[in-house]
Amino acid sequence: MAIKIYGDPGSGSRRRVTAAAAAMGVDIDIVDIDLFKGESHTPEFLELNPHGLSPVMVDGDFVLYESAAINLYLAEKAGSDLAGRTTRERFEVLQWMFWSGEQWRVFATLTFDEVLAKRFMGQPADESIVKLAADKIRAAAAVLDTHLAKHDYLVGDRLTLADFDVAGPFSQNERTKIPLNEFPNLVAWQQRLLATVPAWAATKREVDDRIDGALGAAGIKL
Ligand SMILES: N[C@@H](CCC(=O)N[C@@H](CS)C(=O)NCC(=O)O)C(=O)O
Repeated sequence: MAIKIYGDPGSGSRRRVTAAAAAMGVDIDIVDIDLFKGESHTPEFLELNPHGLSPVMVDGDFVLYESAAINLYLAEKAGSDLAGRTTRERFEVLQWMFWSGEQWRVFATLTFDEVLAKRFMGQPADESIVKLAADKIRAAAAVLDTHLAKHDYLVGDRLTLADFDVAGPFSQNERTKIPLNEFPNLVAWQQRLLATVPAWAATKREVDDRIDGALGAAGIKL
C-alpha cells in the first residue's frame, strides 16, 4: 500500500513533501483535505496530528507530521541521496532544515497568517507583526543570498532536501509580498529550482491555482 500524504493543494508545506517525494521517486497517494473548510481540525484529523496542521504522512500504522521529518523518512525509506551522500553533506542538509524551521519559514508563515488568512476572515493584518517578520526575513535572506552567490544549490552544489525546505516561502510570496525579490541570488536559485525540478514547477502551479482561486471566489484583491 502506498504511503498517504494528507494536505491541501494550496499548502506550501504539502508542496515541500509532494515535490520532494516526486524528486526521490517515492510512490505516494495524496489525500486532499480542504483547509478553508477546517478539515485539519476534525476529530479524525486531530487523531493524526493533534496540532491540526498538515501535511501528515500515514505509512501503514506509522503516522508522522512535520514536513521536514516526513521528507527525511521518505529519503531513508527510498535510500535516496537527497538527504546527503556523505556524513558532512547529511549534517549540512540538516543544518539548513533546522535553520529553515526556526529562523526562516516561521516568519513567512506568520506573514501568511496576517496578510492572507486574516483577510479571508475579514480581519485587518497587524502591521507590527508584518514588519517584524519582514525584518527577520531580510536579515536571514541576506545571509542566504551571500551563500547562494557561490553555490547553485544549498548543499554540495546539487539538489537536496534542504532546497525544498528553504524554498518553501517562495510558495506564497507573490501574494504575501515577503521581501524575497530584493535578493538576486535567492531569486536566481528559485528560478533554477523551477527550471530543473519538474515537481517544484508543477506544485507551484498547484498552489497558485488553489490560493488564487480561493481569493477570487472570496472577492479578495491583494
Ligand atoms: N511545521 C509544519 C507546518 C505545517 C503548517 O503550517 N501547515 C499549514 C498549511 S501550510 C496548515 O495545515 N494549516 C492549517 C491550520 O492552521 O489550521 C510542517 O512543516 O509541516
